[in-house]
Amino acid sequence: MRLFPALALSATLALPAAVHAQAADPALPTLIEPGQTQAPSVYAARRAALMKAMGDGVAVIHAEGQDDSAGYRQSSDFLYLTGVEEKGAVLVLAPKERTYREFLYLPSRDPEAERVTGMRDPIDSALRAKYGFDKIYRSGGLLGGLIDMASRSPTLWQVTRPSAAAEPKDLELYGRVQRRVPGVAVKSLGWTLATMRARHDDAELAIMQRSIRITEEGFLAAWRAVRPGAAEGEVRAEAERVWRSRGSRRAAYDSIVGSGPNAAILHYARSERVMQDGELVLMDMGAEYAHYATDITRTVPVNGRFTAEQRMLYELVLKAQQAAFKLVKPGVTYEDLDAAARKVIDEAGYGDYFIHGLGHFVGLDVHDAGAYQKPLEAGMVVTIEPGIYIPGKSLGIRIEDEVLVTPTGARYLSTGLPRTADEIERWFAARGASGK
Ligand SMILES: [Mn+2]
Repeated sequence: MRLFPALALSATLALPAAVHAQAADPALPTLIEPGQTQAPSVYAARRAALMKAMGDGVAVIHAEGQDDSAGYRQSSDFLYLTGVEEKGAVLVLAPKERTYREFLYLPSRDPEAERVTGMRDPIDSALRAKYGFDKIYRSGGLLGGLIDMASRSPTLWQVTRPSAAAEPKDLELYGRVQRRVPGVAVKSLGWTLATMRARHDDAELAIMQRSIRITEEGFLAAWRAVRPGAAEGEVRAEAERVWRSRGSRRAAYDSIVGSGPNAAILHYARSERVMQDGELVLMDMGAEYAHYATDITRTVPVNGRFTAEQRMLYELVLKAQQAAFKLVKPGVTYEDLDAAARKVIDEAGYGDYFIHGLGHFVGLDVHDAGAYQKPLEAGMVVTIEPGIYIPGKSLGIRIEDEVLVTPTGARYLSTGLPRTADEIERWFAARGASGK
């Protein structure tokens, strides 16, 4: 089995440190285990900035994460403000309080449940130091504490953007406070936290860059499995195997590997078809690393060479991506980028086949918080992912890269993979026909 030098090396050093960072990649911040979170001071500074935006009143942010096959994944607003991975936790911020202004409420311990899901910490000085909170309480006291604080500063802030899916937990709780303390107002902080989250600092960008490098290594391992007669699932499994071996806890979303007709299905998730000679295979996949998501798409020929028509369409999609990329700088809105890419595809006569938005913000979540109608700012990361999908031709093409907004313009973060048709064909020619 012929391995690329990169993989041969990392096979012997199967540690996150074996990731092949590029020379210009920023150094990772120290990550605190367990949970791959940063130092408590990082989260404290974010809470301080949020409290400054609030000015007065009280805000409650609930941990609203989900269980998945890798355990519990904390909700991103809560994680961003606390670094705390506990289920059922609640953050209370009250900038006008006299002495203590931030409080962490944790569910009571349950020894029987802990035999199943793992031991939890008692509330003591060690836990306060670990989380960086002076005041940690059990959840039973939450409503009483809020009643006192809202009586002193009678505004309750909605911090988390409401979702259409569920009744917001914060508003439900605020209603209970209002029924006990007349005259307390409920107000929205609007896009404040979403904008904070979208503007990534250097440490976050270093983690996101690492997540991208891990993802890219997975792509290249996956590409070694691409050949006529191989299953989509083999390609997917190769990528996910590499991510896991580099310290990724989970995929950032369900990997999409669709060949031939499946490439035209936007959220094809089954990865069970056998790839055929002459087809394209579309791979939309990304690792999650230290809670930060990656989202990259490549479309390559199963036999390593584009047909003339495939190449023409591929280059059109790439041209649309480049048209959007050229516009990226602070002050431009995401909607402007979408319009520029769409214009390229429309003018070529394929507008009806570009059937989704141009992309999205990326950060702690794959579809991250961010305002599409507000000007982009330095430190924001977006995907640019135009596509053309023609079911009648059993064909779908999407090219997706992550782009960082810099003070003067933009740069691609996902620089480790071939992107143009020529680069892709050269890579496959160098690999050889068998893939082994
Ligand atoms: Mn995407």
